[in-house]
Amino acid sequence: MKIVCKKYEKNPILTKKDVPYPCECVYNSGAVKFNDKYILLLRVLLLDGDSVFGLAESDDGYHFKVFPEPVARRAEEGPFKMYESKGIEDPRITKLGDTYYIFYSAYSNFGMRIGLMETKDFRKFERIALTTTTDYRNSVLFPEKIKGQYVRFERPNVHPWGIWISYSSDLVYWGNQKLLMTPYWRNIWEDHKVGAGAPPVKTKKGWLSIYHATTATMDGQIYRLGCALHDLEDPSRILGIASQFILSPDQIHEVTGYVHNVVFTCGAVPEPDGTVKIYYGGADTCMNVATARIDDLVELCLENKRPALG
Ligand code: BMA
Repeated sequence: MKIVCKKYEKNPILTKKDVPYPCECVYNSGAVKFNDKYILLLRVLLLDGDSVFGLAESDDGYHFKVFPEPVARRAEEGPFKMYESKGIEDPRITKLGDTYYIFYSAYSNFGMRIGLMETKDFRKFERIALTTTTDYRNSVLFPEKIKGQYVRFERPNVHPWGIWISYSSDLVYWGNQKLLMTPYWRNIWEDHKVGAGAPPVKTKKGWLSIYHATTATMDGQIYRLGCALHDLEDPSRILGIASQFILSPDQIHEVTGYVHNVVFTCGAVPEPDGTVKIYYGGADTCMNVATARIDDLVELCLENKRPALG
């Protein structure tokens, strides 16, 4: 077992006290670099239970300032309205060209669907489509087209709660789905559910996927993070999945909160020095960051592999 991720010693980096409008929780945020700043698109739970997106900006990736108002809310009209009536959640940002695409969970009485928005400036957001039927979660878009197609990981919320891949020529219609990875019964930290976390990071040896996984205990599920490496030309080919987890709830603000024992990521920012900043929600209550060397994560995926379908 190796420790490859280092949690920032001043975590949490954001709590509800840092948000200028009344809210209960700020967590599971998309992360990206934009104009030399770090951007977090925050999942914010308001006091009336609505889930909206806030925005935070930082020069160094650790100290964030939250904008005075939410930047995106559930749709009030049009085809999205009925599917977002309970709010929008878990934004995951991918830059393609000069556009930032955001897959998010559209939550309503009719389940969870994956919506897609785009923005060029993080001020104006435009909805493109609801890209799944119900009941889907955890969709992450690859930062480039592969063999002329857009590619994503997705997680239908049904047995076997695994990570699937699908393809699209227009970002709206997705198909050719293939199951890549299921929970693995022997690794107790990931024997219940797995789902994509941060959009994949390109490395020399493959696409690095940082995913979340759960085990079900008598006290509810425990959420941890793991990593896998996928072939650069054909990401449906898994080169290795690390047997050990890389991040686990062991700090007070990860162990207790709105939902206890949760670390959950929606975004990681690769740095020019070969490290990656993994942004993650703690206990569905606050935002945190951990760092790792990308080479260490890649090595972990290739060293002590677990089977993809377990
Ligand atoms: C998952 C998602 C996440 C959340 C996690 C733990 O199903 O809803 O947004 O962080 O549960 O509650």
